[in-house]
Amino acid sequence: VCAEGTSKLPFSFKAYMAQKIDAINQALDAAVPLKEPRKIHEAMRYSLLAGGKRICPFLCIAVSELVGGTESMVMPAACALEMIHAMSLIHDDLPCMDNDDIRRGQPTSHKVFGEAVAVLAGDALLALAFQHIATLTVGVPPERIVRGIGELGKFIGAEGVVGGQVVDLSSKGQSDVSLEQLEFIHLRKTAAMVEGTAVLGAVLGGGSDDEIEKLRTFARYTGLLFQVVDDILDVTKSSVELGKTAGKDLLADNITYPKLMGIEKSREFAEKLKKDAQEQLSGFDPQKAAPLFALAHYVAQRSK
Ligand code: GRG
Repeated sequence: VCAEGTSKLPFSFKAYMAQKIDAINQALDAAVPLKEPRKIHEAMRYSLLAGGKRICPFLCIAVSELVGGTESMVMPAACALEMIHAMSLIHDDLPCMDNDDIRRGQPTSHKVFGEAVAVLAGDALLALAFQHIATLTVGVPPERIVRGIGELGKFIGAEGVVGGQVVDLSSKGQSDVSLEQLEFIHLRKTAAMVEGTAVLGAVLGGGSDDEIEKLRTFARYTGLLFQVVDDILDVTKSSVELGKTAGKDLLADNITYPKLMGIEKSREFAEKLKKDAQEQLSGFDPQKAAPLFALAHYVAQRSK
């Protein structure tokens, strides 16, 4: 993908993303060595290293680089974001939540390690995430690290991801969920994690308040876009293609954008969210903003 709006050097998003994801995967592997107690470290590694698109760590690095930071300044934060993402998936798959047997084409954590260890692996990943940022971030003034940690906690806690999950769970099976309620859920459950990612990357990277705000808004639109595309894919792709529990009716008790507004309107909404996200980048140097411009396009076009 070549980002539109960049005239001089052709920018290869694919190569840029592949290089970043390679570095992220190496750092994640090193972040959780296999030590005693072996069972918990095995369970943490099982979910953390089981593939995945690595969108949040990638976004964190790209945002930091856009505001003048470097990859190494935010690599511990990028790993922390993937730890939080992994723990949220482990807990989301538990019998008390979505009760899923398959994630990324593999048995879910509780199917392999049992429920107790799966819960604890999630807990340990969440604790390690904050430890990792606090103890391993180098080259960033301490006040920026503290601010970044505080922001991240806010975005993933009861006002953010956890809040969205609670409302999502209580809306399951309800037939009269409105568009406003659906947006409330997705802005917290999915978009808040993406927003927290951008804010963390921008704060650690040394962005101004104005830059942080623009990137936060970019991430909010991109996060919602991710979820609208997810909903469309759930309708248009089979569960096997998506690596989800085969045979489970994915839409049985989930309210989705296609259910509320139809596939065509959902596609139009996704297109609008992509444009709204990309507009937030107009104040930045287009060459430097090319990775984020292309990321919004990637999220809109993805097929898994
Ligand atoms: C975060 C403290 C804390 C607790 C977790 C269980 C829970 C509370 C929240 C659920 C959050 C959740 C599962 C949101 C869905 C996010 C989402 C769209 C996941 C799919 O992400 P992909 O497609 O996954 O990027 P891959 O496999 O590519 O990593």
